[in-house]
Formats: sequence, structure tokens, C-alpha cells
Amino acid sequence: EEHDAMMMTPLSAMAEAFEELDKVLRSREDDRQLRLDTFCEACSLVSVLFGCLGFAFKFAEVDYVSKVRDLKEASSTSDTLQDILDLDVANDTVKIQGSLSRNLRRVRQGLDLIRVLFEQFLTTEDCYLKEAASRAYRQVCAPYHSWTVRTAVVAGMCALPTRNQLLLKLNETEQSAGKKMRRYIDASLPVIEYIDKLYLSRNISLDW
Ligand code: 1PZ
Repeated sequence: EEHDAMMMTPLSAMAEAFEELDKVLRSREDDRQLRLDTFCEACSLVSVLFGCLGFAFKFAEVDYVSKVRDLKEASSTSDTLQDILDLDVANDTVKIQGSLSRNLRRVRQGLDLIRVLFEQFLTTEDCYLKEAASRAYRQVCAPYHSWTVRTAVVAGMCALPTRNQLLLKLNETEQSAGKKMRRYIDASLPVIEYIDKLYLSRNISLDW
């Protein structure tokens, strides 16, 4: 336990960052606003996972990182996630490709994908990640992706590292990774639900 706490790995950093966001959401009602810069920093930490996935997912990394970067840049003028939505609602640009509200929706998908992926990781002992990753992808992202993207992802799944290779790259053991994935799963869900509520409370459906 103590050893785990001392060793800061990419997974620890992710778990910690999302626990901080979750803490903000649990605070008094008036304070329940996520700052865009803090949110983006947490989202950036997720990028290290891409480095573990191999070249097949380079295109996903480029897409995700650029969306987080655009959001981060907007934090100089928009303080909170709410501000992003309000601006796009006012300009009628919520679903326009490249808009910040659309980027936020996609980044949210990425966070959810990782959450479900971790859940899959914890419920299987498979030494290959293909099935777990495919299930997570089918559940979270596939319904919203074009045929081209889905095909590239399916192809990439075959090139994923094995379970042990992933643990090694993340500098974790089964036990330490399990605990940190659980922490991310628990902390990210309220954040994901909070983001969904931002859209729903403005009468924006989530079917895109
Ligand atoms: C070990 C487990 C490996 C799991 C691998 C799962 C990989 C999923 C790859 C998703 C590919 C997304 C490629 C880009 C899709 C874009 O078309 C869309 C729409 O963009 P827009 O039209 O709005 O500009 N972008 C997205 O949906 C953002 C998706 C981000 C995916 C982040 C995945 C994080 C995975 C981390 C891996 C552990």
C-alpha cells in the first residue's frame, strides 16, 4: 500500500486527477463547476495510454490530443465547461465539426471508453486485450463513428499489446493497476455524467 502511494505512475496520475475533479463536483452546490483548464489537464494525462497501444492507434491519439489542445486554448477566454456550451448554444455551433462543444463531447467519449475498458480489464483475465477493448469500443464509441474509423479501429485491435506488456509499459502490477483503474472508474463516472448534464440541461440530445 505504502509502496504504491510512493510510486507515481501514469495510472496514479490519472486516478488522482479525476479524483480531484470528482471532489469539485461533490463540493457545495454553488461551487459545482468544473474549470476548463483543470479538466483539460486531467484529460491530457490520459494521452500516455496511447503510447502503450502501438502505432495502430496513432490516428486516435492525434484526434484526441488535438481536441484537448483546442479546449485548453479556449480556457484563456472561457473559465468553465459551462461557458463552452453557452457560447456554442448562442452561436448555434454545438454540433459543428471542430466546435468546442463538439470537441468536449468527443473527449467525453474518450474518457468513457477508457472507463469501460478498465472495467473490462478488471472483469477478465484474458492475456490478450482485443476482446476487452473491442467490447468497450462497441459500447461507447462505435455507434458514433464512421465506417472508415470503425474499420481502422477493428484492424488496430489485433496489434494491441498483451495484458502483461501493457502492465509493464504502465509500470504496474496486476494488483497496483487494478486499484488505480478502479479509482479512475469511480472518479470519472461522475465527471462524465456531469458533462452529459451540461448538454441535456440545454436540451441537446446525446445521440451524436
Ligand atoms: C488497450 C485498449 C485499447 C483500446 C483502443 C481503443 C481505441 C479507440 C480508438 C478510437 C478512434 C477514434 C478516431 C477518431 C475518430 C473521430 O472521427 C471522432 C470524431 O471526431 P470529429 O468528427 O468530431 O472531429 N473523434 C472521436 O470520437 C474522439 C475519440 C477519442 C478517442 C479516445 C480514445 C482514448 C483511448 C485510450 C486508450 C487506452
